[in-house]
Amino acid sequence: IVGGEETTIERFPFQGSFRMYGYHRCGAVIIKAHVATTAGHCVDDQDTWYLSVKAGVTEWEDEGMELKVKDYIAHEDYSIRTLESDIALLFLEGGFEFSNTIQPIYLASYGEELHPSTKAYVSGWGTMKENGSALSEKLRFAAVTIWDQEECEDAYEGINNVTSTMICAGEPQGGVDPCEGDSGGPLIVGNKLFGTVSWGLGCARPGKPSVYVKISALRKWIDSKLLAANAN
Ligand code: 4AZ
Repeated sequence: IVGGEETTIERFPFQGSFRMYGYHRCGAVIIKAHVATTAGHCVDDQDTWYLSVKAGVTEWEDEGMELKVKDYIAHEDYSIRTLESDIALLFLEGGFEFSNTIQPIYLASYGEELHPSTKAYVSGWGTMKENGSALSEKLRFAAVTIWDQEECEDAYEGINNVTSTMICAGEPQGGVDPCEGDSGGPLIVGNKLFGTVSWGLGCARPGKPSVYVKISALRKWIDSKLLAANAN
């Protein structure tokens, strides 16, 4: 997170760390005791045996509760080229025990829209500047502003398509933004998840907001996969 401030896991108890070989790779969001989401580009065809999600920690190296990923489903429309539907569901071995440091978050409803200029929060252990070499040891968060969809499309014209399954947030003057290592992490408004960090041009550049997976557009997909997973 660029330009935010330190926080504690008690304030963002749905924040997880998606790990590869025990090392933080991306953000994750706890949505059920045994299910978390991350970005599609974070799992990218990996074998599951060295994947895990850690929760309940303010410092990503702290001891918390770490569960192995037993299976994952990336969205069928996801592609590294378009970054469309950049989301994956992670099914965890066992389940998290909820406490003041580990809690699931409510998802935005299907079709639930936010007005441009709504205030949202994004959190993670990602780098504190573009091309920063190190993750933040402590969890950080930042307040960011939901962008008008057309203005966001214009901001990325000629760079990448901003589609109806994406939602943009950032500060027009820059300076505040998620960055490397924050992908897959939460964008919340009130007590609901509206986005997960997906892509953007660099970090915190003026006029270049971050683009998030729009949870309210993919809610039916999420529910159908949760239902199918419970059925067997
Ligand atoms: C990343 O590499 C990343 N500011 C995430 C978000 C943004 C850039 C990079 C957007 O995880």
